[in-house]
Amino acid sequence: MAEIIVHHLEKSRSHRLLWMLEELELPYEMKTYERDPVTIRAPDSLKKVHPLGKAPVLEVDGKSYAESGAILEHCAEVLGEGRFRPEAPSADFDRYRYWMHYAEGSLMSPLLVRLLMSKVESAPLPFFIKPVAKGIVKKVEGVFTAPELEKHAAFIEQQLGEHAFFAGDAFTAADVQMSYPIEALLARGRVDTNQGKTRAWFKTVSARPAYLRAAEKGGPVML
Ligand SMILES: N[C@@H](CCC(=O)N[C@@H](CS)C(=O)NCC(=O)O)C(=O)O
Repeated sequence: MAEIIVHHLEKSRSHRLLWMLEELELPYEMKTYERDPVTIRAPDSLKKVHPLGKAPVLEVDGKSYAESGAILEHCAEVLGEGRFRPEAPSADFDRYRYWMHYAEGSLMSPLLVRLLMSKVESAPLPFFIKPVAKGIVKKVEGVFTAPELEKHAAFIEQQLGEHAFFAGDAFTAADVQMSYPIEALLARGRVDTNQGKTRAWFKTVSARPAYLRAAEKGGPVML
C-alpha cells in the first residue's frame, strides 16, 4: 500500500484533499501548517515540500503533487483506480474535466479579489488614505467582482438544475473540487439571484460522512 502524506494548511483548500482520501477510504498521514495570523500566508516550511509553498500538497511514496485539480485527478484515477471519476469518453467525463478546471481557473479569481479587497478595506491606514482605498475597493467591486460573481452564481445554479451533481447524476471528484469555491461563494458571494439548487447541492455533499470526517481532522474550511 502506498505511503500517503497530506500537507495540510489550516482553513484552506487542502480540506478537499482530506475529503477525497476519506471518500476513497485510504490511510494517510497529515502534516498540518498554521497560517501567519497577520498576513494569513502559509509558513515558509511549506516551501520545503513544494517551491510555491502553497497547500495542498500530496506526497505519495516520496513524490510530491501540487495543484488541487491535478491532485484530485491523481487520487481518482491512480490511487482510487477510477472511483469518483466518470468513464471516458462520455458527456459526464467532459463535464467532470470542465468543472475540475473551472473551479480554480474561473471561479476562484473573483472570490480572491473579493477577499483581498475586504482586507484592503479593513487595513489600518492613515485617515487621509482611507477614502482613497475605499474608493478603489468600491470601483473594483462595481466593475468586476460583483457582476462576475453574479454571473458565475447564475451559471452554476442553471447547471445544477440540469444534473444533481457537477458531472451528471453521480457524485464525483468534480464535486469535491467545486466545494471550496462554492462554500466561499455562499459565504461571501453576496449574490442577489436565487441560489436554491446550489445551496441544496452543498447541503447534500457537505453531509457526506467523508466530508465530515475530513472537517473533523482538518478543522474549519473557510478563512
Ligand atoms: N490553485 C492552487 C491554489 C493553491 C493556494 O493558493 N492555496 C492557498 C490555500 S487555500 C495557500 O496555500 N495560501 C497560502 C499562501 O499563499 O501563502 C490549488 O488549487 O492548489
